[in-house]
Amino acid sequence: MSKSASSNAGGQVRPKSGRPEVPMATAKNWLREMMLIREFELRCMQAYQDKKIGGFCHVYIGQEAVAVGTIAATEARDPIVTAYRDHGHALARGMSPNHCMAEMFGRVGGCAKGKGGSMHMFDRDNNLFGGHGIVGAQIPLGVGLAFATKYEDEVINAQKTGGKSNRVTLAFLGDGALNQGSVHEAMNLAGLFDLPVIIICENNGYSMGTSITRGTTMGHQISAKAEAYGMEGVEIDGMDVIETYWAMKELVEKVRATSRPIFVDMRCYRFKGHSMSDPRKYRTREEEERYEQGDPIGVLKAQLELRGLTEDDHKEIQREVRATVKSAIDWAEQSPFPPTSDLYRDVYREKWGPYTGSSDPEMLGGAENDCKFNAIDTTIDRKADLL
Ligand SMILES: Cc1ncc(C[n+]2csc(CCOP(=O)(O)OP(=O)(O)O)c2C)c(N)n1
Ligand SMILES: [Mg+2]
Repeated sequence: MSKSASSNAGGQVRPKSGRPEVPMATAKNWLREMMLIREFELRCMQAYQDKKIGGFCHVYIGQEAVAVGTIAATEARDPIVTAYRDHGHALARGMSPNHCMAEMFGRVGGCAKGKGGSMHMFDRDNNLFGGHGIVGAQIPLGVGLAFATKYEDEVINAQKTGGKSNRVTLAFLGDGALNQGSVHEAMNLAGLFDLPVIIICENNGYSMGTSITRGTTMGHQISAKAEAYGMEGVEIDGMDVIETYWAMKELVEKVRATSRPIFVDMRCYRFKGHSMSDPRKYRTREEEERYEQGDPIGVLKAQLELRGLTEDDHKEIQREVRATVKSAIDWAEQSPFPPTSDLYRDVYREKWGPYTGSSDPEMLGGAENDCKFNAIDTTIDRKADLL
């Protein structure tokens, strides 16, 4: 297997000149958010190793500027949908670290009552529509959310004056997901129907162990794919939160005004393995170190130091986020595991009700139900973690 550097190196990004300055308090808040996500995930990695977290766990370390910068450019009512590397999006969208951590720990206090885990962060109040484990599957959902906005605005509320919501959906996917058929079907419909969605490809250069150059056509310039669907394609430096924010703000405003979809090639890099069981043999340590020098937290810290941020300010934020994450872990550990009797609850909304496993559910058309399930096995088999 060749240890090829990701094609991100040397790629074109939008020019950084001519942007207004972000207020210091806002930028400091972004630094805090990125540091919170980093601390949260470092603690999750530890808890995973201590077998307190089970199932799959894909950390976002290195990509924090993408979630923070893009979500800062939206309004709270704008829907968001993403893949399984989702802790950063959830925290940046305002999910409480307690609920996020309890979900990681599989406890009832989690955002999905402990039944989703790491890959399924869901927060209806904050308009985060998941956290999805099937590669690419969230893009049709994101396009559907955008269709709902357009349908509400142009059909259901057509008679109302000033009744338009003009929500803009952000639908995130990885570079590996680009080769999924459903992504292209969804992009076709988004282009055809003029749907208000920004499809953001978090291009970290790798799909598990396959570098983008080995697995994807036009890997050096994936934004070109947008043209086939009548969309604008844009490249953004996702390692610089301020740049990400300004570029995305412009795009969000454009989509809100025009209801035309846009595709973004968000250049970034994940510093850790694909999942907790990835020895990263497909890339060199030199390559990793080169990208780590552009750590988005370090980049923003350096930018803010030029504007007066002191080492003490930075330490204070570090203390704050450590305390927040520590109390999230304590909170999660005090929350119980969901009872086995809840296994089939919340699968369908209302009509079919909680499926108890012994009733005669409508969804089986009255057929005799012989579905049996065993108590959840809480022993964690690390070898099974191939994802
Ligand atoms: C339909 C489907 N095929 C394969 C997988 C296994 N799988 C999980 S993650 C992944 C790689 C996806 O890479 P990318 O989209 O670049 O996201 P990243 O992990 O880099 O964030 C694969 C192939 C899956 N979950 N779903
Ligand atoms: Mg990737």
